[in-house]
Formats: sequence, structure tokens, C-alpha cells
Amino acid sequence: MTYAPNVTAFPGDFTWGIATSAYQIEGGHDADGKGPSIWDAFCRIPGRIACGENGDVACDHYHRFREDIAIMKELRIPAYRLSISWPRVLPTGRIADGGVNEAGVRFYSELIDALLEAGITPWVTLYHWDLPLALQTERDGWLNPAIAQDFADYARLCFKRFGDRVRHWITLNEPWVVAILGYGHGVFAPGRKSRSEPYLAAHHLLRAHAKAVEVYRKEFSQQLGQIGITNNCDWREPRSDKPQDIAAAERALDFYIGWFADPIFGHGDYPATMRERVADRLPHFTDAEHEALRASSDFFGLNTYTTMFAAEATGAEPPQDVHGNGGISEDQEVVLSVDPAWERTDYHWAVVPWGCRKLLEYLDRRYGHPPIVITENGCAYDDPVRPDGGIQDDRRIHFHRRYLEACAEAVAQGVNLRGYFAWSLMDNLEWAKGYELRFGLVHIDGRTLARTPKASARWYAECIASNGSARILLGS
Ligand code: PNW
Repeated sequence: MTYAPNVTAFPGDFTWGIATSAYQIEGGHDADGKGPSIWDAFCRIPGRIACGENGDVACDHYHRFREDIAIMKELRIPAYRLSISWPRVLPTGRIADGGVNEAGVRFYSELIDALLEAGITPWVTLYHWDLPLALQTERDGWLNPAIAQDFADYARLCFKRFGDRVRHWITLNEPWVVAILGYGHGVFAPGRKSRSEPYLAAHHLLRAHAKAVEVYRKEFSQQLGQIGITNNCDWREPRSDKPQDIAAAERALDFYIGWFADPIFGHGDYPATMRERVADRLPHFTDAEHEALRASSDFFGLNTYTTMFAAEATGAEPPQDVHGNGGISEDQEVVLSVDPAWERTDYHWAVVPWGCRKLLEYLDRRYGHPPIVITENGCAYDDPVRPDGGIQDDRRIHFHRRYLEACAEAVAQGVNLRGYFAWSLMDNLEWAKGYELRFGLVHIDGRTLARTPKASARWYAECIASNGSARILLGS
């Protein structure tokens, strides 16, 4: 596609934003009555987090949020995606057990007010993985069907307390990661390794999402907001044009995005390939649950980072790298790989902008042209602070430029892309990888926690100001 200089491919009301999550930035892990989460506990198990790191202090956003908002205001970032820490507002997870932590509610209330004062629209995620620990130890976490009701009650509290000011809600962040990395490979909290629990956890995550949406639409319709779910998916390109490899790529996408999106945006149940292969480990929805799930998302929230080749497994392959999104590979019989020529970030994720375009076009076709919001896209690169104090992260600029260009191409093909959030506002706790991986547009000094916007932050601000014009994306 060719653009004329200064032409933008993005709609006039496109949402430009930047994202974070509570556990990765807040710190204040036990401040003012907050209860522990499964990530607080997981980080304390030796060997689970690189270099024995944890989120006790993180970026100390809990105490420095006004400074962080001032940075976003200065950059004129229109929208900010944050998450609420469930155990900060409900220390034991349930109103009935421990009551509401008013200090936690006050924190988010002040944060939201400060954002609005700065002219920044909050997009609020209710669950970005930091489950109240008591729900795990006493109630079996996402394996307990009753968690759907607990989540809906927590969601109701948030709609009640913040819904007068928050118009954009995301129920869950990446249930695939919770299910596969948390209950399949055990590399994320709660650290379970199982071949059946991922499917059960995923089932209750979906039920919980549907219940929270029901609460919002039935009890808070006067708030006139939008609510949806964010799933993650990276493109799967057939490794060859052999029919087996084409089928393997399709199957990999079924097990990745179809698993969570078909029940909501598609035909209403898990993909047929999953029913066949997972058989009695894959639960069934009741008729009422089907009904509640159908169309339970006002937009298609998408986190996307990379692309991999998919081929049919022969059985002779070495074990899959879980951080390559292998999923429970035995069930899929898919081998994933990358082209050695592809550039890689510090996370070893390949930089493949055309995969992003193909993914957007695929989702558009598969789910009948839904409004898509990219709620995360970004890259880990560590660039040094120069003697003048600046950080010239050209690889990050290049990454966003090329991924946005791919988005613009998808828009030109008719994809209904409504927004783009860069991951992340600042360097933060990259879960099991610790603080080594730096995804931020703002640099954090690990010792002083000083914030310094990188060159990419300035570039992104300029990109937003031009609504993603060709001049900015192509650098002409
Ligand atoms: C997402 N994987 O996590 C999360 O939403 C963010 O909190 C995180 O910081 C960001 O992406 C970058 O990693 C993922 O291994 C973590 O497939 C791991 C995987 C996928 C997503």
C-alpha cells in the first residue's frame, strides 16, 4: 500500500493509548490494607522469578501515580489502560469474607480523577492476573465454578465505585495466559502443571467474564459505557503450503484465539478441533451460559506481539518453548518455529509486522468484522542511558512504526480497527522474567525509580498528534 504524505489511514475517532497493569507497576504490595495476591506468593517461591525479583515495590506507581500521569499529560496521551488489583479493593477477594478496603478504593478513585483532570481517558481492566491469594488457597482459584460469582461481585463493586467516571471496561486480560502458563506449564501463578486444568480454568474464566458483563449491562446500563474482553493472539503462518501445515496453522489458531473468541464472537462454542482432540477434558456450557457469552463483548480486545510458523508435528520434535506460545502442544500436534532471519526482541519474540496485518484480517473474517482494539503491542529492548541522560531506543520506534504501518494496511483492507495501546508506559516487572525485559516507553532506573521518557515516547506522542500519518509511519 502507498500513502500520500500526511495522509492517515486511521479513523478520526481512533483511540490512541498506552497500557500497564497493577502488579507490574504499583508496588505497595501490603500498603493500606491490601491483601496478598497469587503473584505476591508466587514471587516468593525460589526460582520462579528471574533474579528472585518481585512486585513489592515495582515502579512504586502506588505512591508516584501523579508523576506518571504528568508524564502522560505532557506527552498528550489520550487514553490509558490500567488494571485494578482485586486484593487491593477486596483483600480476601470476597465482600462476605473480608469486606471492602476503602483505602484501596480511594487509591483507584484518585487515580481515575487525576487521569480525567489530565484529559486522559481511563480504560480499566478488572483482572490482570493478580488473584486474591485467599481465593486460591481456600477456594481453588479458577478451578472452582463459584469463582464466576465472586468475580461478578467484585466487578459490581468496581462499576459502582468507579463507573460514574470510567466508560471503558475490560473484564479479563489474556485468559489464555492464565490457563496455559498458570495451569498448564506452571511458569506463571498459580504454578500448576496439568493437561486438564487449563481447560477447566479457561471455562470458568469465560463464565466469569459473561457474568460480569451481565451485571454491567443489567445494573449499570445508565452508565452508557463499553465492556469487553482482551484476548492475546499471535499470527500462525503455515510453514509450507502442504495441506497438513495449513491445517496445523488453522488448528494452532483454534487452540489459541478460537478457544476464547468462538464462544463470544463466533458460533458460541469451543472450536470443533478442540472438541475432537480435548474430548472429555473440555467442559460444556449450559444453554444459559451460551446465551450469556454470545455477544458479551462490545469490542474485540487484542494483545499481539509476534508471529510463528506452524507445521504438523511428527512426534520427533524437541519440547516446545512455552514462551513461544506453544500451548499444550500434545493436544494440538503443532510444531512452532521462527525464521532465523527474523529480527528478535530481548524476549526472543520475532518482529513480523506482516503477521499482525494477517492476524487482523483473519479475525475480521472469522468473527464477522468486529470492532477490534489492540489493547497491547510492544517490544522488549534494553537501551543504555546516554551521558546526556537520554535513551535513544530506535529499535522500539522502528517496531511501533512498522506494526502501525501493518495496522494501517489492515484498515485499508476494511478491518474495523478502533484503537491501539502501546505496551507499556514504563519499564516494569515482566512477570517471571523480572525487571530485565524493558517494554517501557518511559525508562525506569532500577535503583532510584527515576522516570525518563525514551525517544520512543516522544515519537509516539508525535505519531498520535498526527493520527498516525504516513509522514510519521514511513518516516518520510
Ligand atoms: C502480556 N507468552 O503477557 C501481558 O498482558 C502483559 O502483562 C505483559 O507484560 C506483556 O504481554 C509482555 O509480555 C504475556 O509467553 C506474557 O506467550 C507471556 C506470553 C504472552 C503474553
